[in-house]
Amino acid sequence: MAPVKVFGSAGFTNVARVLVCLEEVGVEYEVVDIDFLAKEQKKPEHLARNPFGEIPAFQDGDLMLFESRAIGKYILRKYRTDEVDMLRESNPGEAAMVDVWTEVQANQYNKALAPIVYECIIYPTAYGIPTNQKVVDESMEKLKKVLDVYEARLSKHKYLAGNFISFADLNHFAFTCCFMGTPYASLFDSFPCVKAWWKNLMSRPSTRKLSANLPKMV
Ligand SMILES: N[C@@H](CCC(=O)N[C@@H](CS)C(=O)NCC(=O)O)C(=O)O
Repeated sequence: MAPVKVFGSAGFTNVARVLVCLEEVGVEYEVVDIDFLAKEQKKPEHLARNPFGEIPAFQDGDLMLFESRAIGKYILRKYRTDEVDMLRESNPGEAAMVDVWTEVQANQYNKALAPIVYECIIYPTAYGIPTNQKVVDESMEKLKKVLDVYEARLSKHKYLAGNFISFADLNHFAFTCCFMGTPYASLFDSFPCVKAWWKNLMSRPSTRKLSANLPKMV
């Protein structure tokens, strides 16, 4: 029996954030599928796992968690080794940089990039809603400004928090992977350091394995 369970489908970006952490630490896990379109996430059984009726939820023995970033940190903390140390908690300065770029992903990067993924992939394929081009165009302008900052940062450091791979980098995986399946992926060509960082991130066994589950344009 797998020691931990992830509730939610592997094709959801917030679920993939948890799975990439599990793959990195090499812990066996079970994905318990939740039928999102049938609104299983709003049923009492799942509300007992996540009172906000969202996926993912995560179970490790008696411990039940929700919020994908908190789950990811728990996994990386619990299964930390000298080889896989993605929170850098023994070094307050490095740990703070991991936190900074984790916040940047949530509050700057994803706010610009996610609407493009929703408009181009998720709304049309899951709900039959056509792409709102105005939202895409405005989001692309915001994303260019965010990537200017990333380019400057990544021209000085191999990874976002420093010259070490961290949770901050992993957090970018799922949504960026979906973005790369939109007609706007070539935006990254204008940012060579960002592009090299992304290529490096996608060369990891964890991201290569999980990318196959993520939604693509039809
Ligand atoms: N901040 C939460 C967000 C989770 C979230 O928004 N999940 C979506 C699916 S990706 C969801 O379950 N939404 C509930 C719904 O729309 O019914 C996390 O990171 O875990």
